[in-house]
Amino acid sequence: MIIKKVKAKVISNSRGEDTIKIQVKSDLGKGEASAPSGASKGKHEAKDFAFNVDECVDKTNKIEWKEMEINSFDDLSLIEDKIKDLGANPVIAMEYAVLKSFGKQLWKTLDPKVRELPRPLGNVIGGGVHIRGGNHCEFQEFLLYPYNSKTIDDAVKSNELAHNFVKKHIKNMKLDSAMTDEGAWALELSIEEILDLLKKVSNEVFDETGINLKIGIDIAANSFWDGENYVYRDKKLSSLNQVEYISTLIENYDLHYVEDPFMEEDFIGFAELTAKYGEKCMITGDDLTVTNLERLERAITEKSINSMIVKPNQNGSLLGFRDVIDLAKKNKINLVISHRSGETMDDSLADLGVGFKIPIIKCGIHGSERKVKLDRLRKISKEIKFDL
Ligand code: 2PG
Ligand code: MG
Repeated sequence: MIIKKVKAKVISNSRGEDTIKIQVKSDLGKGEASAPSGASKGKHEAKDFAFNVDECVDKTNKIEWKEMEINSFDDLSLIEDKIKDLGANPVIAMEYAVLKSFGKQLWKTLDPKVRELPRPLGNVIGGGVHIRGGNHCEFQEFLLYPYNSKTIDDAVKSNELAHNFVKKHIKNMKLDSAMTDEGAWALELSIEEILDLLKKVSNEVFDETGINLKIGIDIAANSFWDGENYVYRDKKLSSLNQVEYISTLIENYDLHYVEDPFMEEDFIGFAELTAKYGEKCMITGDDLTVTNLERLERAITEKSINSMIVKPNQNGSLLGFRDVIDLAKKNKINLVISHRSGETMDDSLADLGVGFKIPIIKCGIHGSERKVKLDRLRKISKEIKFDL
């Protein structure tokens, strides 16, 4: 494929922040892509923009792209050499757009033979730094996982049903509610009250559909660690007490998935929880591992996790992203491909999930930037005539 034209511009993400969108025209076709941004970022993740967004867009447009020849995924290194100094988002948007400009679907440029779809982990209720104002809980995401759904349509529908059932309970209980950045309900309830509500909703969905929604949480513990303790609205917990508290939650609510239960440097706390619950629960690194090879190597050596989040722009390169996935798979670490809280209408995440054979996708339930990724999965499923 030969690049003919590249045009970058500034667009807004779902949180109203500036980000970059890039169009690539090649001799084979057109590709258009953009990149999202997080609010709860890990200290060790790649920086999304090295300069302000306008400057990055300007610099992208000034790069000499014309007549560059890209013939394989590995050739993305040629793209990276030219744009990596601008930060993770210009690189990722450019790489998505280049892959799309091959004139076939993105996932087919990764692996045209793949016959697997990621299962969607849905964000139903939230708090933490994904909502501003109000007296919301410290945990960032309360998630539901359609464990036994047979089709992507059923999985998506069961998550939507759960989201609607929560709305019904909000009305009945006359609760104040708002929405988090990712379209989850933000409720001024305690962590246990939220988990009780989720248990109830999960049972209601099961009664109606037969789909078993298992409960998960993204604690995003960095955001309420003050350097010595985890500071909750009603208590302060040392690391040791945090292990006990999270253990109680895993047992009482039969949690299937726990993300970032400790701050990003606490590989030992993660390892304690993995040793205790790794058989039945996905102890997942996000801010801990930040889709970074060295961080993952350390997490493997210290047996900190049995599962990890992968986000392309946390790594800052699709080639680096692939290396992390390969290492995780080699070490039997479960993978969850994830959106960011400040998302765009780009749907490449679904293609990457399929093309890299990632078993779970976390991309929200509610809001157009979330739905577009689920719709894309449904479309791919119809095309490959394969389901969950
Ligand atoms: C997370 C993500 C996405 P953010 O912590 O898992 O849900 O949040 O994009 O704000 O880092
Ligand atoms: Mg997270």
